[in-house]
Amino acid sequence: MTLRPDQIRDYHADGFTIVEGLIPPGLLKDIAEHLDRAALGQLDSGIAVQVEPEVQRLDIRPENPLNRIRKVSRVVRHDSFFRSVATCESILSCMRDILGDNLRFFGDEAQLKPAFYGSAHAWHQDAPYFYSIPLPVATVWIAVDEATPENGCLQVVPGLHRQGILKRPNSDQPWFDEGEFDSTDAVPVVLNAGDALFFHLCLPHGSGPNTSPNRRRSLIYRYINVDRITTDMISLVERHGCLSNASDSHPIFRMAIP
Ligand SMILES: O=C(O)CCC(=O)C(=O)O
Repeated sequence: MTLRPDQIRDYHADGFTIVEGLIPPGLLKDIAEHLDRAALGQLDSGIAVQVEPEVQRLDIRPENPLNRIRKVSRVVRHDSFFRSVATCESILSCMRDILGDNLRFFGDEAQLKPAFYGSAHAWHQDAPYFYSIPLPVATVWIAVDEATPENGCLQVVPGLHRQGILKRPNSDQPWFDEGEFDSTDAVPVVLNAGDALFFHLCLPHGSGPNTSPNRRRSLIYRYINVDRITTDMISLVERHGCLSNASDSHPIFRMAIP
């Protein structure tokens, strides 16, 4: 699968594009099962598991233990199944259409937004959140369940990525404080399970709480084009990027800087 010319145009003009049906049902089922096992601590202990803060603070014990977990991360580093998903040609070919050819894998997380308890994600841009400057990185946000306004789908402000990192003179936090960000022009990103959102590192985005009885799981991968790394980026890329120097690993996992 590759992006159509209008999707590539949308990505550059709006900061995002949606690809329907990127992940076929069989693979999606495997991803969902592996995410649940990761959330329950049944995979490698290197995978980071984060409990939903309100559930933790109030010591709530949901009937379904999966509804305790907000996020898992570092799944690619610690699990061969998630590594194989990162090499899926359908994901890589869309990424190449956006970023160019010389790609490396650059990071992962899975936001699991539990039923009833899943909290909102404040508005932010990923560039200052993760790396402090805009690296040649793009994100694919895979909807493992359908994503709707009721279960806390992402919201984005089309086109605002073109302003780069937004200046915030009164704060050094990477996310916007309540009421600080003007989200008048925000649009909800409603997706079916298996659809994917590709988005720019400077696109402001956030998500609402999950008030529905169903989880809203997403698998999020980031890739970088190493041909577009400039000298001022090298230390950041070394800190956040490369997974392995092994010559037998898939080329996208080799050292980030060739
Ligand atoms: O999935 C969400 O609710 C938030 C995800 C997010 O903020 C991100 O991918 O940077």
